[in-house]
Amino acid sequence: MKRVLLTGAAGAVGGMIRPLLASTYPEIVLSDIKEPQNLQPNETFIQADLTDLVSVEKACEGVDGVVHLGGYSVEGPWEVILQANIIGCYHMFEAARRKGVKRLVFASSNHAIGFYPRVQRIGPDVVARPDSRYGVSKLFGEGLGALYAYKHGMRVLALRIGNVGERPVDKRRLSIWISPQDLMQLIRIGLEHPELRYEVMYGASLNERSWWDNSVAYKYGYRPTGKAEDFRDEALAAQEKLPPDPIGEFYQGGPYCSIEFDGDTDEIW
Ligand code: 15L
Repeated sequence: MKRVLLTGAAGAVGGMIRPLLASTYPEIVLSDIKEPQNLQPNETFIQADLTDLVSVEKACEGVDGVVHLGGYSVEGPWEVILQANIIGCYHMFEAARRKGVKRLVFASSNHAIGFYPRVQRIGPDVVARPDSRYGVSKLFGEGLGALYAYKHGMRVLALRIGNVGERPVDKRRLSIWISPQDLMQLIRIGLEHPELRYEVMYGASLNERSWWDNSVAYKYGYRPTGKAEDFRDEALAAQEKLPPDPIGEFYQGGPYCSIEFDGDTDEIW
């Protein structure tokens, strides 16, 4: 891995991953709609709008691996999700294929399976239960990952990321939190592991309350070090200040499940 492209580089997660990528690989191409701050000597910025295939192809020039964080990162109107996450994600895979990129790490999300109840432990192979249009768009990206891996010989890792940050910020995040360092470990597996063809893994640290069986990631050598329980008291105190959300508190996807919810509350599964 000489030259790595990071999309969504100006976003919050992009900002956390940038220094870790820059200290691991010799050349980093950053792309986003707006330019990120404080470029390091081995970072180059190429402006790319995911809805414009030509600009995404330019960003892929000479690139060995892509970390695709770009797109719309929360629930949003259909038109926004369609452009940024459906069309944009297709452009990303297609541009990478046309430019001969060998590997792609796709930032999927826990919202691809958000309608599983918190009492159920799940692996990456369960039937999808997206909790939002955003979650559906992440499944579309996972589908593209499998297609480009098996049809076009790319090596693809889809990470169903929980919540990235320096610490878990509420009760739900005690189960799904991932530190930037642990996320970087998973990204490296995606960019470098010789046996990877296509996998889905959960982007979670070493969380005692995890709802996910991440043994596939462990098989590839993932050894997370972040422990959400180290921040338990402050996360639970922050939870106390949030308004009650019976639907969100039942399901893994939290508030993404209760947004626009008009199902039968007597029959939540
Ligand atoms: C995500 O997928 C989002 O990108 C992030 O903003 C958080 O909402 C996160 O999920 C979460 O579930 O906490």
